[in-house]
Amino acid sequence: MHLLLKDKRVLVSEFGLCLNRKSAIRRELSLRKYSYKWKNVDSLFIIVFSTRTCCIIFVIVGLKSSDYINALIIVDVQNCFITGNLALVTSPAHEDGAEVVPIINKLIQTVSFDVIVYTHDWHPPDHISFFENLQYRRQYLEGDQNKTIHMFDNVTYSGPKFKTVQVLWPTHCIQGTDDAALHKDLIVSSSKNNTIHIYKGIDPDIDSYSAFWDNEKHQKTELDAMLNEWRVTRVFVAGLATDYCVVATAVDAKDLNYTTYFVEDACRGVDNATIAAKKEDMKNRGIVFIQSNQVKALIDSASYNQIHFTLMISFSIFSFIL
Ligand code: VGL
Ligand code: ZN
Repeated sequence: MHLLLKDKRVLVSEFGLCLNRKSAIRRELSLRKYSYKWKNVDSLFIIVFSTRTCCIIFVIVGLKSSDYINALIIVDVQNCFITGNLALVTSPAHEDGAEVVPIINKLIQTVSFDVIVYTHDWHPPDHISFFENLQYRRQYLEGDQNKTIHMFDNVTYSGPKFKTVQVLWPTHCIQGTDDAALHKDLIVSSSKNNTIHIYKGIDPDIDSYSAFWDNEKHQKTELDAMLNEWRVTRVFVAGLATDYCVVATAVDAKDLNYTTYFVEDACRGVDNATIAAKKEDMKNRGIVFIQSNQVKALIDSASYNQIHFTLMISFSIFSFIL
């Protein structure tokens, strides 16, 4: 009879942690998800029990886990907002969208997010948000349909599908173009298991700043359902542009009951006055402001090592028998 123990952890305290029912349930749920992620295996116990007639091998896997499941949401880090048709450097705040790329890359490389979401502003050529398409949509304008309207003006369209207030942007992020591609230096996680891509603003007749909903909340993207499938509890929002798609995504995440962090130094925006107003709004809604260099410590501090409840019971029973 042999007992090979490959870890010197205090098993009794692990057992105690497992008695916390809520966390035991979460382990049950996350075991399925973690089972193929070997980087999450924190400790391994191998017990070999043999008699003359048979040999039983027990393998007990300790999983690195926590009560929080964390997602990084990288909003619209696309050429159009950096060097393209809607480059932020040419907008009133003169912020440089490219500056978020190394900051977000460092987050991806150093923090073990459970899920990484990339959002893409992804418009068809006849999209409602383009100033150049105003000429085809004048009949839906509310008020004087012949009035002079400029680029970046706010207009209200009463149709064709929905009534909506719309800023008229220059044509940008047309589906499949280089303008709509993610910045070439942005690290794009290739893992199919925990990487989500959300394409928004795809309906010609409604814009979508948020990665969760269109601007009038008529249609939901699949993001909330996918985060729920992953049992995500906390989201960290970063990217472009602070005062439009980033804030809209963060506000919806908060409304959908995710604990929401706005990674302040990993965002760039369009206009200083709107950036300030939207930041104030986010604070009032309980969205937490964090700097990118604080994220790793926050996530690591919530992590602890635990062995799955049922395996722990098997181990205890087995050691008792031995
Ligand atoms: C955005 C303006 C138009 C953004 C998208 O990503 O913030 N801004 N479309
Ligand atoms: Zn857009």
